[in-house]
Amino acid sequence: MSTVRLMKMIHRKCRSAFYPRTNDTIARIQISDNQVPWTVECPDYKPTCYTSPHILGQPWADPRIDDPNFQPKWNSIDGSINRKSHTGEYTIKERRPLNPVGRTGLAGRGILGRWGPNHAADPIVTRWKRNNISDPELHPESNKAILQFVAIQRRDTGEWAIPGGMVDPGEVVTATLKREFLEEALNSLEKQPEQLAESKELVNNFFSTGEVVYKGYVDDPRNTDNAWMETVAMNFHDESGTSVGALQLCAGDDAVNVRWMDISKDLPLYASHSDMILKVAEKHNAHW
Ligand code: RP5
Repeated sequence: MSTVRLMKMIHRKCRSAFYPRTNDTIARIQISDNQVPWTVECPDYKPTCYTSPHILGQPWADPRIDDPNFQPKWNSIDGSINRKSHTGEYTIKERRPLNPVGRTGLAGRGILGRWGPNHAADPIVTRWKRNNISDPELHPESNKAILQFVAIQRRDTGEWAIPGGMVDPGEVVTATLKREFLEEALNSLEKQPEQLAESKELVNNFFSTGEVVYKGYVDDPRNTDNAWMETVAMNFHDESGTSVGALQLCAGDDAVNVRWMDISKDLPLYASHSDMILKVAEKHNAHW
């Protein structure tokens, strides 16, 4: 993402009144759009510093920032941990990385494991919606074909979302995309070995040709001034609807529901997932 685009980006979902999963006990300072960029002086800005006790000591999380043994290599590949941002170099202030988009009303790490960028991957799996005689269905208003994507309902917020997930240390993004799709949309964690092998083969083949539609910052409700989500979103399209498009979906892991969802501008999706879905609709010249 170019710096110019990032400067124009204003996050909103990570400026809600209360931080998620805190029973409304951790409030964010409410700031205006104009006060988001760090370049705008805000002398009275003194946000609460919150790091969830649940993440401390977890193998997937960084230590406390004041732990003398914690010597992260910011803006670099730090051993098996990717501390580089897709948005470019981020600033370090008082030992803490600064959110590249700007203020969120809360300092600390919240419930995110890493200080700085927390890397995810989002598989956007699409097919055409078909009518009774199996032709792509046109939307009555736009007269454009309706695209569908595999959406999951998140266990944490109940919102519908792309079935993405965190990139494990040392894992390549293409592996994360397949793993998350298998776990959340095909319930691979509970499949019998034979069925699992079949699903894996199909997904491996289908995911061999995809296109990156977005790489960058995610306006995720968990973001703070010092920790934020980033993603690589790839589109995998089943033009005929006979491959993954014909699979029986089954929600698993962090997903409580899964379904093919008609793509349109009216979908209220998690974080900034709508922006990523728009890019896919544009790529296929589909109804939006
Ligand atoms: C979003 O959170 C990403 O776009 C991705 O969909 C998701 C990853 O977090 P978990 O689903 O693993 O919580 O920011």
